[in-house]
Amino acid sequence: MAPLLALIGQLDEEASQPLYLQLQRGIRRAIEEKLLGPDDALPPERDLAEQFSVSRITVRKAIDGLVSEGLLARRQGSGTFVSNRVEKNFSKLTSFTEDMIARGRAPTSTWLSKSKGTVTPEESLTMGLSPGTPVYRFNRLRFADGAPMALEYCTVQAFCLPSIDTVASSLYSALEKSGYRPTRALQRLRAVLFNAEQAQLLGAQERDAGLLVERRGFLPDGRAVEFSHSLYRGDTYDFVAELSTPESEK
Ligand code: 16G
Repeated sequence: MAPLLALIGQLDEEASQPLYLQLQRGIRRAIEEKLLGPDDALPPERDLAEQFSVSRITVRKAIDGLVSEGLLARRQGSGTFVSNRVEKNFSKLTSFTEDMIARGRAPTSTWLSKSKGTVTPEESLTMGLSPGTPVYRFNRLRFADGAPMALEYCTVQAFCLPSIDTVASSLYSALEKSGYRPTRALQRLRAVLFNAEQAQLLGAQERDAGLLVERRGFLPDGRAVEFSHSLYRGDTYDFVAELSTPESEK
């Protein structure tokens, strides 16, 4: 791996952006552009401070931010590495494709099935739709850099897309194009054990731990757009959320 300074370039002391943010942005970009890959080690803080002619405090601040974003991970006794787990912010309404790209991973999917139908009684209740409402179902196995990450079963109200074939790689980008991308969602997360079929698809063992996330996505006017079940491999995903006390929000 080339020295970080060669990948990122010198920081600009005259710029209005603080040095630690410039360094952070440089490291983030190096990860996004795959100049740094999962499990690559970062040089020790004192070497980075020397390379970039900044204080160790500046380096630590830059790294702390990337650790809390989940892009870097500190491992006791052995230093700081580019994270190979995916941290997903539980409070941001983003898509799988966006989450992976933000982490420098290449998202791909294989179709398990794609079909037209009408809501099941469960969907009709959870999405608040009348029986018989037309829907599309998109069932996919989702990968990051070729490694299986999640099984995803999405039901979308048919009126939200011009046709079932408009979903090529990203459902949310197709919904955005048609003006029906959800702007609010409710999520429920539950621990599960994989059955034999799920384990086989995800390259895991039967009864390995997984995380099931149900998402109901809504339009600004309150209409439900999607109801999805995403089953993640428990060893590849961390769900994180920033919490604050009710007082601090006043
Ligand atoms: C995420 C969403 C899922 C959505 C999908 C769209 C969670 C828990 N679920 O996986 O509800 O349908 O992204 O992804 O984050 P796409 O635009 O890449 O197809």
